[in-house]
Amino acid sequence: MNKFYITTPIYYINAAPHIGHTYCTMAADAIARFKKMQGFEVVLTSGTDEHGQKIERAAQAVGKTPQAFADIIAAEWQAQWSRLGVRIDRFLRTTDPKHEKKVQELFQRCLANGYIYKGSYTGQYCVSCELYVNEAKPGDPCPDCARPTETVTEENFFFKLSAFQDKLLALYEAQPDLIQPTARRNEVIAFVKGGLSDLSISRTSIKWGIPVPDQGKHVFYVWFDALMTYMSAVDGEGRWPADVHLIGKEIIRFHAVYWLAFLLAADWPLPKKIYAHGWLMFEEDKMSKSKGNIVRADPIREVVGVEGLRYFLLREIVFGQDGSFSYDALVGRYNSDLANGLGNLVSRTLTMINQYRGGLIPAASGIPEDIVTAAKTAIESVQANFEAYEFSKGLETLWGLLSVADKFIVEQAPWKLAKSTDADAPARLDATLYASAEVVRIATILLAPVMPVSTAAIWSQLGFTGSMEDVRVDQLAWGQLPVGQKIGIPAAVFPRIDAKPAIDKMRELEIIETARQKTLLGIKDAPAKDYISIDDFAKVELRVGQVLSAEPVKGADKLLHLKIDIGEPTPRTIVAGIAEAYTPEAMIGRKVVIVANLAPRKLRGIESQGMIVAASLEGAKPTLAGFLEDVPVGARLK
Ligand code: ME8
Repeated sequence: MNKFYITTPIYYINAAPHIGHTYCTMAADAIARFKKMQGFEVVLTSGTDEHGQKIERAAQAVGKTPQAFADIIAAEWQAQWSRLGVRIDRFLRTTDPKHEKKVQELFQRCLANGYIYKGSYTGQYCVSCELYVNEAKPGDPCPDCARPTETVTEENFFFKLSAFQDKLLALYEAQPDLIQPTARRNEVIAFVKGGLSDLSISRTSIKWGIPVPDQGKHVFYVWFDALMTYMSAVDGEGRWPADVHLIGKEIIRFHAVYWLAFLLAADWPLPKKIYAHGWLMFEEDKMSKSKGNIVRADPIREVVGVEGLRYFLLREIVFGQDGSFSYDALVGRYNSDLANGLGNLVSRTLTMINQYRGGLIPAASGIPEDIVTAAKTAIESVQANFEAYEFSKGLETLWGLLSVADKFIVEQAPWKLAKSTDADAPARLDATLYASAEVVRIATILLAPVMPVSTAAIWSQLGFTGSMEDVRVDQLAWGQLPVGQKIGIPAAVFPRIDAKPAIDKMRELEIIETARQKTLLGIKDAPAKDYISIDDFAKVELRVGQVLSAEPVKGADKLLHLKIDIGEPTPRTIVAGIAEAYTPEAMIGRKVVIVANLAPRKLRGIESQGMIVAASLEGAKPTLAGFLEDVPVGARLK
C-alpha cells in the first residue's frame, strides 16, 4: 500500500493551544483523512517543542523544573487534540530519548561530512524566536517579533549554511512544487539569494537542551533539535521522506532553508513538499500568544461543535492566505451552510423517502443528464481542489452541487408528484428522490475528511451499515446508492444555532478557559490594582479656579503664595510648590485646577486651603493642569 506521511509543526510548550494551532492541525488531519480515502496508508505527526531558553524561563517563572513543566503542558496539548477529534498518529515530544539520539545522529553526520566547525560568536539573540539576529546591534529589537534582543557571547558549533546557497537555489529551481504557495517560494528564493551566513547550532549559555555528543556544556540550538522531530517520530518505520510538512508562514525559513540544508549536509532524503499556510487573524492582528488576542478551541467545541469549527476554518479562509476569525462569521456560516444548506437537504430528502417510498431508496432511472453531469464535475473538481489544499474552493464547489439538488427538488415538487395521477409521476418521483439522495451520498463522502463525525451520522441515516472510515474515493462515482436500501432514522445533524446566546456563551467559556490555561501554566495575574470606586473619586472636589494674586514665599524658593477665585465669596489662599516653574507674573489671571476639599495645612506659617493640580515628573519641573477651552470659574471637574 502506498504510504503518505504528513506533519504539523511541533508546538512550543510555553503556552497552551489556541485556534491558530488548531487551524494547522485540523487542516493536516483533513489532508490525512483525504489521503486515506484515496487508499494511502497515512501517518500524521505532531508534537511538542520542549527545549530552549524560552521554555527554561517559562518553567523557572512558575517554579518548576523544565521537565516537570514540559510533562504538564505536553499532556495538555495531547488532550486537546483528542478532545478535538484530531487523529495524531505519532505525537513526538522533543524530550523523547529516541529523538535525542536522532538529533545527535544528525550532528554526527553533518560533522563527518565536513559541515560543522567550532567557532565563537558574539551577537544579538532573540529568546522569543530562538534566533540569532545577525544584523542587529545591542539594544536593537528583533526584526520578527520586535522584542528586545539580548547580547550573547558563546563558543559554538557552527553549521556551514553558507555552503548551501547554490545547492538550495538549484533545488528550488529543479522542484518548483517543493515550497508552496508560490508567494512563499519566491520569498525563500529572495532570502537565499541575499546570501546565507553560517548558523550557530549549539549553546553553552543554557542547560535545557539535547547535549552535543562529547562536548561538555554544549546543548543543541532548539531549531536544530526541533526540525529533526519529523524524522525521529517515524524512525525505523520506512516512512521518510515526508510527503508534506504543513507549517505556518512565519517558520518557512527554518524549514525551506535550514532544514533542507541540514538534510543535504547529512545526506538524508528531503521532504517532498513544504506548505506554509497563512495566519488566522483576530481583531485585525495575527492571533498570537504574545499579543494575547487569542481564541481557544474548547469553548467553540462546546457551543458550535468541532465539526462546525473545522468546516468554518477550511471554508472561510483561503488556505495559504491570512484570514479573519470572528464568532459572528463562525455562527453565520454554520447556520447558512450546515444547518440550512447541507442539513436541510439531508433532512428533506430522507423525510420524503420515508413519506413517499416507505423508507426504501427508489429506482434510479430517468434522472436528467445535467444532474448527473453536475455531480460528476463536482466529484472531479472537489478532489482536485483538496489535492491542491484549496479547501475553500472545493467546499464552495460542493455546495454548488447541493444547490443543484435543491433546485431540482423544487422544480420537480415531489409533494405534488406524490399526489399526481399523471402516468409518469411515480417514475419522476423516484428519479427526484434517488437523485437527491445520491447527491447527499456523494457530498457525504467528499466531506468526510472535513467533518468525519457528522458525515458518519449522515452515512448511517442513508442506510449504510459499514464504517465511513472504510469508504474510498472509487465509491464516489455516480449511481452507487443501492436501490432498495432501507434508510436509517433521520435526525438533525446540524441543529440551527441561535447566534446571540451562542456567541455570549462562547465568550463566557473563553474567559473560563483562559483562566484554566493560566492556572495550568502557573501564570499569575499581575497583582490587582488598588482601584477606587466612583464614589471614592466623587469625594475629591476638583474645581476650576482663577489666580487673582501671586507672590513668592520668603525663604522658600519653590513656593508661591496664591489667592485663587473658585467662585466662593472669598478667594482661597493656596501655597503651591511651583515657583521654580512659574513666575508670580505668569500666574496672574491663569485658570488652574484645584483640590477644593483638601484639609487645610500650614506651609511656612501660611494656611493653604487646597492644592493646585500639576503633572509632577521625576526630576523635572511641575506643569500645571489647564484647559484648552474657556471654562467658568468654580466649575466642578467630574
Ligand atoms: O513555531 N494562525 O511553534 P509555535 C495560523 N515550535 N496558524 C498559527 C497561528 C495563527 N494565528 N498561530 C500559530 C513553533 N499558528 C516551533 C515549530 S517545527 C519543527 C517547530 C500555528 O508553538 C502555525 O502552524 O509557535 C505556526 O507555524 C505554528 O502554529 C507555530 O507554533
